[in-house]
Amino acid sequence: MKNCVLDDLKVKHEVLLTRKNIQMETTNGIYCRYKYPVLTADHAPLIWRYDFNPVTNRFMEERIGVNAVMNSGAIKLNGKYYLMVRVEGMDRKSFFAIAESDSPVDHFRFWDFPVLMPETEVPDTNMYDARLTAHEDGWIYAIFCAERRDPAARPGDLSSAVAFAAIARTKDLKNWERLPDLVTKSQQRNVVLHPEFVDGKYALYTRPQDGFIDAGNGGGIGWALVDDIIHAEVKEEKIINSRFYHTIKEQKNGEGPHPIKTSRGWLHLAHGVRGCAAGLRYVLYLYVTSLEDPTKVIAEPAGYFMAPVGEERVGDVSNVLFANGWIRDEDKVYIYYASCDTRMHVAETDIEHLLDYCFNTPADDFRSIKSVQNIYKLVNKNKAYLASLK
Ligand code: M1P
Repeated sequence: MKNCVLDDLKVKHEVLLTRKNIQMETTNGIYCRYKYPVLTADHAPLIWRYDFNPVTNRFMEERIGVNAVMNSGAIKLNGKYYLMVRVEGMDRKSFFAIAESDSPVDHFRFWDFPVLMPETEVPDTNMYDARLTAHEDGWIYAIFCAERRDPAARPGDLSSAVAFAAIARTKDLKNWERLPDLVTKSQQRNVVLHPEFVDGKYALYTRPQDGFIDAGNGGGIGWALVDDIIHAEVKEEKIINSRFYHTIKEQKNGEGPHPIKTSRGWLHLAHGVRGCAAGLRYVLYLYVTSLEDPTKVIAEPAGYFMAPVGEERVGDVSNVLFANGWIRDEDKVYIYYASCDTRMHVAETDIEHLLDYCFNTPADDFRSIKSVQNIYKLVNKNKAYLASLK
């Protein structure tokens, strides 16, 4: 076998990192995908993975492997685009790393060092899926899942885990202050900080769940007001976006990144999960809440907004799209989504298209006949329009 040569590795890596992305034609008039993933495991810096010294690495073997990069928080700061990426090592541990670019759609490059996220007094076995919020209090918060072995697990059970909402804050994405985990009655994943104070309090989107995997009686995406972010505790939780039988979010749902404020309401991106013979299917959907009352849903198109297509369908956890980052850039919106817990992609759209989609797509009426009636309405409208042209 030929040994790897560091110079060749560097050249190939640079070709990948500098590849220009290509905007694909839209298939639905709502958004367009980009052809290439913005980040893959192969984008991970060589300096993380190889011992460059030929004396201590004479075959130039990879020493620390990266399995996947996925579920990334996103933010634009001082003209640059940043992704706070969930990197999963070959040892199955996830951690965060910042990737930066001057462009929203390509040329993302990881910083030399991943984030050394401080722990609380309770060690985290795994950490993932950070949602970034530049809050009006002046801090940038990351709320993410801290996963630990279930202390109640019987000795032979090495799988049962518990999920906590961990909170950290920064001013520069480099230096992080870890705050105590959110105190809640149930396990929590997919917790997101709303960017504004509401009634003088911090507002959180939550996702109460009965177990580590099952949302169970959790109901859906919740809302809670918190007095003090440094000792954050959910005392009351109200479900604002429910799950329903025979929908794309029958089994679970969860808030994506924090909602974007628009003239017509808070625009939300979320994921919905349903079961099928192939396992769980994760898709993305949108909904809008009122500016006056952010707990009130005022628009929610039926079904999914994005689902895996083509090579997005296959990966470590197939049939999954997951998004916890988007960037509003003037009126444009870049949606950073992961496919199959494996790689990161981007899709581009704008606020007007998203709002048009949300307010003009029929809502779910929960029965086949209602779906057919919606098609009848559209066909009749089109026929009347076509007749008016004659
Ligand atoms: O494997 C799909 C996703 O599963 C979980 O999401 P949820 O809590 O909504 O089920 C998370 O582990 C997420 O990271 C993962 O992408």
